[in-house]
Amino acid sequence: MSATLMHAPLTCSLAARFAAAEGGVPIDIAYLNLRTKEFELGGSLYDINPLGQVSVLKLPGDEVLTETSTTILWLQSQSENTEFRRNPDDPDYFQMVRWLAFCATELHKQIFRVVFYQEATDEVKERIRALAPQRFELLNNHLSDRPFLLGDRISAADAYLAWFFVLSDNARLDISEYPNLVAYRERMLNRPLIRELIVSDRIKDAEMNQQIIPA
Ligand SMILES: N[C@@H](CCC(=O)N[C@@H](CS)C(=O)NCC(=O)O)C(=O)O
Repeated sequence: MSATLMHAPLTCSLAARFAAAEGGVPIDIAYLNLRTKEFELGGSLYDINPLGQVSVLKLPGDEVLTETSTTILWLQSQSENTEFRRNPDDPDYFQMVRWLAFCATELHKQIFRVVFYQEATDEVKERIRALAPQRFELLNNHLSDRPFLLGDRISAADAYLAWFFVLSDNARLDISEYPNLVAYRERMLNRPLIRELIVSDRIKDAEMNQQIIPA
């Protein structure tokens, strides 16, 4: 029996989909529209997560896991691909957890949570965008001698960071001055499984008329 990911196209639950795909972990998808909070097959996201947010993963056995970073961690723990999966006793396990936390707190919630939401004024959005260069510099330096966040092998942390770069143009964040980030973004978004999921999510987003991400 597979876990079911509550998935709103192009949102952070796409990061969980990337992790599942790269790890070869089969999952079922329950599509929902994040603007209306309604599932495609009926029902409200609020009934599963009172905050009305993704990511939410229903585990086999019906236990519910929220928070993108933990859904990604669980998914990677189920991978049979030992090149992809990191176990808690692997030397780089905590580096993976570190980068997941970085993506969640320094990029996703710090930046996207403001620039994509109506409650912030344009001035506030610009001040938040001004936090990006410092974070990009840090990532650019880190990626100067390794293709992925943990080194030579892709990990679940890359799934989260790749998703950030799916939407970084929509957030009007310019990475052109950071060559290692530009290369990383190209490398990640052109991986066949990831590219396929982005294409299908763009189609689904338009079909659902979600209208939550500025062009
Ligand atoms: N704490 C959650 C929140 C993630 C989050 O902000 N998700 C966004 C989509 S990328 C969301 O559901 N936004 C809808 C809302 O805040 O009402 C997590 O880490 O997964």
